[in-house]
Amino acid sequence: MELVLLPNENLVQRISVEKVHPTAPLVACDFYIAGIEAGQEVPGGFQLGRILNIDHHAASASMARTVSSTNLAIDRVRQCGLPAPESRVVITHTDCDSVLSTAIMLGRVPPEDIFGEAAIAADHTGAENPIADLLQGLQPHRDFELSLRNLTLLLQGSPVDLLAEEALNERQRKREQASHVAARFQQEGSLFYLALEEDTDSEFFPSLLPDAALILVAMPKPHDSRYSYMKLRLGTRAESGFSINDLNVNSFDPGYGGRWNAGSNKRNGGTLMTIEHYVEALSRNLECWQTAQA
Ligand SMILES: [Mn+2]
Repeated sequence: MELVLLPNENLVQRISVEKVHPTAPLVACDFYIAGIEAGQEVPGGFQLGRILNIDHHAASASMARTVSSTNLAIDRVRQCGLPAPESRVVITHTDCDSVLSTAIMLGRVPPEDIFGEAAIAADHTGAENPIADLLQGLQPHRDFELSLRNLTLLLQGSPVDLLAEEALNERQRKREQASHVAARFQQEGSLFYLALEEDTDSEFFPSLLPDAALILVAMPKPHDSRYSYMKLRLGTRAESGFSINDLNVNSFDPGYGGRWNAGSNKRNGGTLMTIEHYVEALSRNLECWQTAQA
């Protein structure tokens, strides 16, 4: 099997994936393909024509749970074995979840639970996990072989490359920075919120705020501080079955967009609302959802 790295675009069209090869089966790991839900739900994801999409971003109810592409790849290989040798495996980025799901689909690492746990730590909780920390740290290099080689070294207990060691240290530094910031959050029920001066990596917050069901951070829009960027993330305390989509954020902030567990209004220029008003509106909608459940 051959690996193909496509540019990391916001929304990948089916045709861009099909152009990788005129006839070979295509396995697309850890990125969303526009309209993939029109395909058939199969073990591990969706099959649409020649494309098997192993990805947790699809807008279907089955994906709105704590799952990563790596967990889907593990299910897939356990149930169906490896793809045909002439397949092309396609990725757009090289974070922990992309690297692990791809390595599993290529048959270069076994479909074991430790990799699923690492992907969840990287994508959902931000908890300390040596595999997640190594692979998230190496992500900017966009070099699958570099990531996989260092993963192998780590699993053997051998020293990793200098580059990987630096990436791990940098990630540790960011986690410590986030833990200082985490101490400043305010709380409204299970909603934790904080106005920041500048953009901060929010991936560590769920593990640093274990009592949060919902995490909101605000930051001023650069060059126009009348507007605020709002970033929302599901916390680890969220009720199962609850997703950010249930909050109907667009009812008070039309610029908000995102997935079931994270999103922001950054792409649409932010909002004039203050964080206090945003918290009020979120709490009101959360209450509506809870009342509807009862
Ligand atoms: Mn990913």
